Amino acid sequence: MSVKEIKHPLVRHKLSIMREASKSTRSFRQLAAEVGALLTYEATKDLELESYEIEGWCGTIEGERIKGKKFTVVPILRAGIGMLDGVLDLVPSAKISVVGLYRDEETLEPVPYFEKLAHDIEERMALIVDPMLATGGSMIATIEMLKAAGCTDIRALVLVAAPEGLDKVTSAHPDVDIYTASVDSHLNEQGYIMPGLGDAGDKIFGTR
Ligand code: U5P
Repeated sequence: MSVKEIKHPLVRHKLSIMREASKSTRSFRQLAAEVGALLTYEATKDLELESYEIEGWCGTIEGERIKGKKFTVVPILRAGIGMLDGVLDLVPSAKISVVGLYRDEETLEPVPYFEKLAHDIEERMALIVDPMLATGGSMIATIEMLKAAGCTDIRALVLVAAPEGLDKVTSAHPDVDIYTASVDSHLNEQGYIMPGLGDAGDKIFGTR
């Protein structure tokens, strides 16, 4: 199963506050980052460790560090920026690979307009961040960009996902694990997740 719905009480509590229509831009933005950090914690739980020697206060001891790959965080513009700080709190030395896609309001298809990836992305684990996985079109387009650049280790962090979009992404890319704070009910005719959060980009940037 490549979809993991995180049932941690802090995640459920914070996401519920985000659903309150009265929340200010400032609160919404702060909560998006906080839930982003909690999802990062969950998505990195299974990373392999290796031991190494540390000069401690009482002499040489054995320490542990994450083995192998380094990270790149991949925010999908624009809403993904809202989760970026929270993710970077936990993986501060990650490189950032930015992908820009907008959704054609009529066809709901993603249209790519920007791509600036870490130069050594094939050696890194990519953590894609986007608050909403609705039709799944943006996520699939992003995964395809990363794979085309040679990235083989991809995980996605989303605040809210729709079952329709999850089905599409997992059948197209079963190797990509998706961590979400909630799998909601369905998509409406305009491609919004119900009950969802509304337009996450507008809420994070305060543009509506
Ligand atoms: N989106 C929302 N709220 C929704 C549905 C979609 O903000 O209820 C936006 C998000 O900004 C996200 C994009 O980046 O649409 C994902 O759409 P899709 O490609 O999964 O359909």
